[in-house]
Amino acid sequence: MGNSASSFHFRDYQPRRLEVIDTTLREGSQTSLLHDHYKYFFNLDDKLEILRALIIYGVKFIELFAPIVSSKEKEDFQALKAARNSLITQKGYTFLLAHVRCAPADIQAAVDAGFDGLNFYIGTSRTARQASHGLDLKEIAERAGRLMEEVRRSYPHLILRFSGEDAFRTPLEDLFRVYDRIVPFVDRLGTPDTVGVATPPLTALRLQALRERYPTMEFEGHFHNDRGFSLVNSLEAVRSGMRYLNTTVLGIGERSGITSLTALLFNLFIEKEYDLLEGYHLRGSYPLNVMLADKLKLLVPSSEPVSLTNRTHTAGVHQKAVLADPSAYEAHPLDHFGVTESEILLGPLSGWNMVHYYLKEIKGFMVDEAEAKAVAAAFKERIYHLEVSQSPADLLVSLAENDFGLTRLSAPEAFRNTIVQNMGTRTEQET
Ligand code: HCA
Ligand code: CU
Repeated sequence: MGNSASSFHFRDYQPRRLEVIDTTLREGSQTSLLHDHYKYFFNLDDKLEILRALIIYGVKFIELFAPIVSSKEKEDFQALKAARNSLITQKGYTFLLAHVRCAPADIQAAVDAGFDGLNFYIGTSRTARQASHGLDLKEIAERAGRLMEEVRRSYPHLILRFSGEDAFRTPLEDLFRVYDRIVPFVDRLGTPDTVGVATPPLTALRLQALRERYPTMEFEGHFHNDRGFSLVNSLEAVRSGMRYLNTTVLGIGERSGITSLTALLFNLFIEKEYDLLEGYHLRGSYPLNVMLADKLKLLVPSSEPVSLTNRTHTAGVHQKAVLADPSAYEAHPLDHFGVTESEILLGPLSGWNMVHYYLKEIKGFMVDEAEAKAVAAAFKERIYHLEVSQSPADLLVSLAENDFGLTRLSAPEAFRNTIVQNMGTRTEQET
């Protein structure tokens, strides 16, 4: 293939102990949260920003929609690939993987577009088979086997992964039947928990059985959060020796989503699995969450381990202890994950949502969406004339206070002394 010549080859890459395959731009784009505010897809600017942020964060594998999905996806991929290429000198190579059906047209389009790898999937559970393609296991094994064999022969440099969709509701013998045929031709086997039925013990058992049967194979996990278990299942999978894990920023995805990228790395850090964290820029965690929340017009949910809410204490009884030793109620070093004011980068490209977020959540202003939009517009004008001694944050606060007359939330007298906050590098208590 002409366009593979310029690519760095997976065969020359030494995978780290943990390789996140982030799928914010594929699985994440299927989140209903986008629809909730009448925005139905990430536009190209959103995609570029997400892709760059992931690469800078240290992610080396990024899954995208297959170009066959639409001409828009096909076009956008060229821009995304160019953005990836522009970061190679600074950050090394990041592999772009297409999520493809087991169909020759899907494969050809992805190869022609210049993807580094193909993430194949086909339903293997009884429900998935009956609801979608109607093939039985023997037919799946034969058809997919032949296809994988051909693709491997024609494109030896491509990274190939095969997933039996709904793997956790597929009996192991059925999965083996298909995987036995596929295994000689692929680099990884996926084991998606498509509808979120897995538990940590089941995850461990499954992985043990799969590793016994395919001792030299790499496995990839994809856990949906329907039961609230996606994070614990992923941690269990990592403990059981799984190297590749699918994540999205904030865990967005179909229904309740999949494993949150920063939550996974945060938990591995807490468990002192430092070897697994090689090459991930942990301080970028909170800014990454904020960036995506901003696009979803949300604040970073308080259920995210790496969130601002995780470092605020309002209970009076905790106050004394927290003042004496912040770790009394805050066991985790959130500043290490970028939950500090200085990590939120404000600049000419900050959207109104980011401005809203900053003023409201960090600076405590009473500001509604319309006001935030007006402040953001003024901020964009003025930021280019910033004096050297003034920071973008100073400018924003000054605009809010002086030009727009916004006031800060002040706690009622009775509560004022019971609010204790600990925010990373912040040195003075705001009043
Ligand atoms: C989908 C289903 C999928 C695929 C996962 C995979 C799932 O949206 O097409 O390819 O490993 O959860 O099964 O996301
Ligand atoms: Cu999924």
